[in-house]
Amino acid sequence: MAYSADTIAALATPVGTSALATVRASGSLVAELGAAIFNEPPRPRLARHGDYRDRTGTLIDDVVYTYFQAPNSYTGEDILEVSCHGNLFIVHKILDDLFARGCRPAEPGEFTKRAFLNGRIDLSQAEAVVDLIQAHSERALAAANQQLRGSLGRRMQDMISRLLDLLANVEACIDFPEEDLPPENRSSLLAGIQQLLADTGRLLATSHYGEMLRDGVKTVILGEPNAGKSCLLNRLVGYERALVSSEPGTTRDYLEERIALGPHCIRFTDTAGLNASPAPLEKLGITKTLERAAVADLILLVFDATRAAPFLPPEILSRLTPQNTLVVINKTDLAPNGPYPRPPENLPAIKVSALTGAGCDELVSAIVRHVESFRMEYSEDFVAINARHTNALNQATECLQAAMYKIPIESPLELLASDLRGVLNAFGEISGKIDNEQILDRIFAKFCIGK
Ligand SMILES: Nc1nc2c(ncn2[C@@H]2O[C@H](COP(=O)(O)OP(=O)(O)OP(=O)(O)O)[C@@H](O)[C@H]2O)c(=O)[nH]1
Ligand SMILES: [Mg+2]
Repeated sequence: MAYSADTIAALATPVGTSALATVRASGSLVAELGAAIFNEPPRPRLARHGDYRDRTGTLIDDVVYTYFQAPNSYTGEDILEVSCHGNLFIVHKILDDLFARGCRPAEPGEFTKRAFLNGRIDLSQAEAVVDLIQAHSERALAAANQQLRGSLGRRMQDMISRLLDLLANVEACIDFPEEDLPPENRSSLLAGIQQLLADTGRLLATSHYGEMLRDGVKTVILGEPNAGKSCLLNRLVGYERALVSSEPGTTRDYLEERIALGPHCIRFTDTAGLNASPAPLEKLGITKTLERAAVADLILLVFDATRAAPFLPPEILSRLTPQNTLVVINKTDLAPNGPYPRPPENLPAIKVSALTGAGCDELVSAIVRHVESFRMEYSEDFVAINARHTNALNQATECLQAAMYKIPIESPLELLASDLRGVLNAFGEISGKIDNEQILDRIFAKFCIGK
């Protein structure tokens, strides 16, 4: 039984002039509408060429339409897709006609929301639709496709089914109050909980990479004034994005540029140079630099090859690790044979000239290698969770830990069961076995209209 009886309609392609535009409608009126508009009952899954005539019989456009019969459609309801010429005037004429015939405008994400409510996809798959639409790199695309095919849903299902076994064991003993859990059951319960904690931990470990996939890898270019940071940014992004000048202190405010580098989406941030004794305005810029550095996934620390290693504030030095930092020794064209400034201990260094481009391919490869090393998951069924999943899994971890601590002290089984039910709720939120309208509205509001 479909979740909703009313029929929704919307433009599914971008607003503007284009070769084609697709209007789609979903709901119980669709079959009837198709027959009325095109003068023949629509046949499922067949692209048909026809005249779109409005209710008064006026010809609007020459179109190709496809009918998908419930439940074999994206939403699980009857769907009609009309591809017309990509002219907004035509699109509005068609939509006005559909509204006049009893459809109502779809809300953002409402087609996908119906797919979820009709059980076609779980909530993590619905979120993957947004990820897929917004993917800007090969890795983000692959991860979105995996999630859309249910990789996270399957993991959660497996964990939920093991959790239900544990819960059933505990609850069975509650039903017989004279019984307590026999010691061997306590130890297998403990083992089961520890296993779930480990699996939850493994999923949580993908959270940082998931964030990088969805938002791009925050790569911050740091260094003293005039080291060539802006010149390097321009070289990496392939055009004159930032002002470059021989005057130290050129970049005052930070600036960002997002590009695909290898299979990754990288968000480069060029920053104001770190100066040990800054003028007041420079100081403001440096504060911003420190803020960006504090949240960076990757730091490119630029040194001028012709100068001694620069001053670095302690809050920067303490953040630098071989995993998150690449030292870039720039301007090597001016000092082909060195000696070069020494990078802080253990940090990998690459010699380049942002001016000539020498060494920049190696730098790009090193950036890609570093980002690859952030990826914790290498399974076939790749998973990289988002912030909502992270919250739910953190909640699950708390409840699992609470349950685990109760086992050796033999606390009442009701309390143990209550912790495990907490885990069940948290796990359930990920695939959407929840009755929380607010959470659903928040998720689907991220979609565009027509999806
Ligand atoms: N020879 C040579 N000059 C370079 C190289 N990279 C940058 N420069 C020059 O160094 C000067 C400073 O470059 P910028 O990119 O503006 O330096 P910055 O680090 O952004 O400086 P601030 O914004 O002031 O902190 C400019 O005159 C550049 O042309 C390089 O690899 N070789
Ligand atoms: Mg600059």
